[in-house]
Amino acid sequence: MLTHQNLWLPAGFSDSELLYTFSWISDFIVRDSQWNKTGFQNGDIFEEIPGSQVLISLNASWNDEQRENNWKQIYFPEGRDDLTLEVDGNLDESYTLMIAGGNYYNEIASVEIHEGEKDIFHSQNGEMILDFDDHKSWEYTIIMDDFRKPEVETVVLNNMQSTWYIQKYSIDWIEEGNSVSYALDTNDDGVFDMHSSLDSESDVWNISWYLTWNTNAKMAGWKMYLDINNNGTLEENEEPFVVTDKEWYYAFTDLKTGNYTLSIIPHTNWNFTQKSYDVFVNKGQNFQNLNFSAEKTNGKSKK
Ligand SMILES: [Ca+2]
Ligand SMILES: [Ca+2]
Repeated sequence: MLTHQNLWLPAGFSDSELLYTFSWISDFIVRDSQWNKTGFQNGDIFEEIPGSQVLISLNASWNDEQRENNWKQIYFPEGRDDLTLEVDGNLDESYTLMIAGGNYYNEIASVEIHEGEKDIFHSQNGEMILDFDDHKSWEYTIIMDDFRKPEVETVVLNNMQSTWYIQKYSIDWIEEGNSVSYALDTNDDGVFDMHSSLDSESDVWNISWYLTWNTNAKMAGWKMYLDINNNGTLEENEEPFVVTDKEWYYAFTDLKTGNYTLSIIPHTNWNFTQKSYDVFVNKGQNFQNLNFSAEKTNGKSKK
């Protein structure tokens, strides 16, 4: 069982307390729903959120070689659900963010940031929402633990690829291997519309789910393909394709991390409300709701 050392957790830390620790130089600000802020910004310290305190290491150094000493902390005697954490890049660096709530520990490590970029996080027990600055691309590590429950394992997800979608990790803490959900808000409207499970132990990952329909017609034997060259047609010699089984289920397995366009070839007289998906497949990600929904366009049913 993996355990962390609670390096940033003060002795006697109570259930209600909350501590954010940030390594290195970029600005680091917590905001509440009233837009009060506490933290470090443009060389100033703010403590606008009631009860909050900012702390900085005594041996802090702005010298590049000694940056590991540059941790900064924001402390709340009472954790709150409305807190959002923001990192504002003011130089090129790779930072680590540690969040110790009274009953959980979340960490995100190896996050690259550059001057002018902004990353936003929301954290609670068993949940992390990540809204990275758009159009960056790198791999990061996320660690989530419920240290009040020694019987559950720490969740460690290495080599996750950043995406410009808002990402939400949710853990269902169960003794025999935690269940990890990974949701995406693909159109920035605040609603997580793409859902997946995540297998942190797996080296292969999948796109799969079902065809749905508006009649009693059988939806087995429909051809789905990955449009690798993005030309809207299937080149059977060059592109992966599968047909739906008798449960109307399809699956592409053993995929590598990357972008895929998933398309269906409609049968005659069928209309698809959604004919393709552009998806980024992350490490260990298994999609749960890439459904294709079809309706007949005339009365000549094949059922
Ligand atoms: Ca959405
Ligand atoms: Ca093609």
